[in-house]
Amino acid sequence: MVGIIMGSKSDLHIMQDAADILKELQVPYELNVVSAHRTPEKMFTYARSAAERGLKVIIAGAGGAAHLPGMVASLTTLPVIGVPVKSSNSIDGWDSILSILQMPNGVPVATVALNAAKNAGILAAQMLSIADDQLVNRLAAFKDELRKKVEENPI
Ligand code: RP5
Repeated sequence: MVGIIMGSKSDLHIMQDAADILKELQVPYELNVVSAHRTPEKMFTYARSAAERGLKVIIAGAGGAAHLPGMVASLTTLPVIGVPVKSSNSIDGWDSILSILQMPNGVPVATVALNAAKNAGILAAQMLSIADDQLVNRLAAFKDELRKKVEENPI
C-alpha cells in the first residue's frame, strides 16, 4: 500500500521510523533505495509503475540536493510525502528541507519536518484510512495513547 523509498541506504536509520509506525498500524509497505541522481532510470520506472503495482501513497526521503520526492511526484498521480533527511555533510538540513519543500505550482510534495519519517508514516496511514474504517480505529487508538501520555504526566 505504501512505497517507502530513499536516496541512499545511509538514509535508512531515519526512514525506518516510517516503516515501524506503518507496521504498528498494520499498513503493508515496501522499502527500497531509489536515487534521483545515481539511479534515475530506476526512479523513473518505480514512479511510473507504482500505481499499477497497487501502491496508494509514496513516502520519499533524501538528503542534500534532495530531488527524489519532487521528481517522483512529477511522474505519478499518487500522493508523495517527502522526508528531508539531515545527511552527514548537510548544512544543518536546510538543503534537504528546501529541496523538498519548495516545489513549483502543480507538483505538490507533502513535506514533513526534518528527519520526521514517523510523521510521514502516520500521514500515509491517515490518507489510506479515508477508505478503511478499521484503520481509522487504529489511528484513533494511536492518538488516544498520545493524549494519555500527556494527561498521565502532568507538571
Ligand atoms: C542523498 O545523499 C541521500 O539521500 C543521502 O541522504 C545523501 C548521502 O548519500 P550517501 O553518500 O550516504 O549514499 O542522495
